[in-house]
Amino acid sequence: MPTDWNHWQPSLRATLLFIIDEAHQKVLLIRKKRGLGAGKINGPGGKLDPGESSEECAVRETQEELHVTAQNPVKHGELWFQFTDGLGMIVDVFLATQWEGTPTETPEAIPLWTSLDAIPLREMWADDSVWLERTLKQRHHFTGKFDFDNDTMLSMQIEWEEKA
Ligand code: 6OG
Repeated sequence: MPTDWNHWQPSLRATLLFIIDEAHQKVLLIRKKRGLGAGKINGPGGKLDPGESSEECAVRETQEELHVTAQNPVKHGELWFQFTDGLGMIVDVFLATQWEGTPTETPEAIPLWTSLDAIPLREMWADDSVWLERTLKQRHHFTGKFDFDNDTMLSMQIEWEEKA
């Protein structure tokens, strides 16, 4: 049965951060080496530490995973995930167009500067096909709600905010 999102509480909060190089029309992705989604391509990010804001988490995780410091990240969306094993998670999605440092491989991630016209959706989580390209290219804002059984997306809902 799909989740009743009206009566739902996440068990944890996490973040994703997409750094966009506007001059070259590229986005900084990672090949994740460990954690949830190891082996997949994703944006940098991870779980919130106690007392941390989601923006602080997005910046810290990107520093830890790639040795890059994002500047002025802007929240563009929320992903609500319910997994059949019981894990429920809200992931705040940030975009940034300024950063300091050179992306460097770490034990957690391999950096991948990727053309905005060649997002490797087949190597990413299934929900990304629903929201990622529009968010990166049009900079639209969204809320997406998804049921997953391990890697398999069982249900999806997406709402886009109309820009004034
Ligand atoms: P760590 O295990 O790295 O935190 N994440 C997902 N990202 C997408 N795009 N789709 C999903 O579909 C995801 N499930 C988890 C959020 C987990 C990281 O993995 C992301 C966090 O950045 C279900 O600490």
